[in-house]
Amino acid sequence: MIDSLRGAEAVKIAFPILSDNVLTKIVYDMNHRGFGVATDCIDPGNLASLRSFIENKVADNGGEYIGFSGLEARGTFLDNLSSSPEFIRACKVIYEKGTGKAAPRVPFYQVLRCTSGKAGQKHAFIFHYDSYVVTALVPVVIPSEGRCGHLIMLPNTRAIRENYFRNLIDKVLLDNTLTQVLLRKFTASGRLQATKVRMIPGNVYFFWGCRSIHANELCDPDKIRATAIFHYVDSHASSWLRCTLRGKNMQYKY
Ligand SMILES: O=C(O)CCC(=O)C(=O)O
Ligand SMILES: [Fe+2]
Repeated sequence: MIDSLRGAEAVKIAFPILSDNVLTKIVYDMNHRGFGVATDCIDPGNLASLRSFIENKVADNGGEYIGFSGLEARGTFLDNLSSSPEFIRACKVIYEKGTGKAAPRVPFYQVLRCTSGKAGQKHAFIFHYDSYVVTALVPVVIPSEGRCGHLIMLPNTRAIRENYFRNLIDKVLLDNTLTQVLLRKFTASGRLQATKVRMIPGNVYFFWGCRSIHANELCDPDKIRATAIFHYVDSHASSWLRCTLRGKNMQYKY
């Protein structure tokens, strides 16, 4: 610890500076195996305080699933992460290396999902595309045994849909009981080769959310599984059609 901070509450850095080589490798992995990892970049103390916030909220909710979007988890380490210049820069560089376009100056759409109890099971195996280009997934609590709710994905199954109408067609094809049942069946049997991501708290996982079909597997109801998700650059932000269909001021995930 730096001397001047000894004895005082040291301010833990939210996210390290990632070198250009590391970011290039993350983008390469996102393109080739579906996800890239920034390892050991979240301080254990920051994770521990977030973990106790989550445990208290789940207990207050009778041990059942609870989710927070936007600023609802205000006052936690997630605030520091979403405003961390190093984290914002990492996402910006990943976006730019991956798309070849300049990243717009936009905030994250932030979600904290705490899966637990019977209600948590309803949130498993919901295969979807995000509507945001880059998804940065921060595992906070991941069970180490039994059903752990691993992330599964079919990476890069479509291009970024510039056209919202084409996105709607994908949504209709994906977001129906038949497709969901078939995806669950075929990924479980191995007929469809899904990529399984066994996330480790402390790491941050990046993937092309709007290009990759993904979901989390079932988690034992007596365990908590919690992930913070930072969605970056809404691919349909300027879509006239979406604004007309859904109203201008709402945040959309999918
Ligand atoms: O919790 C996870 O592992 C994935 C969550 C997710 O895909 C989302 O919130 O968009
Ligand atoms: Fe997602």
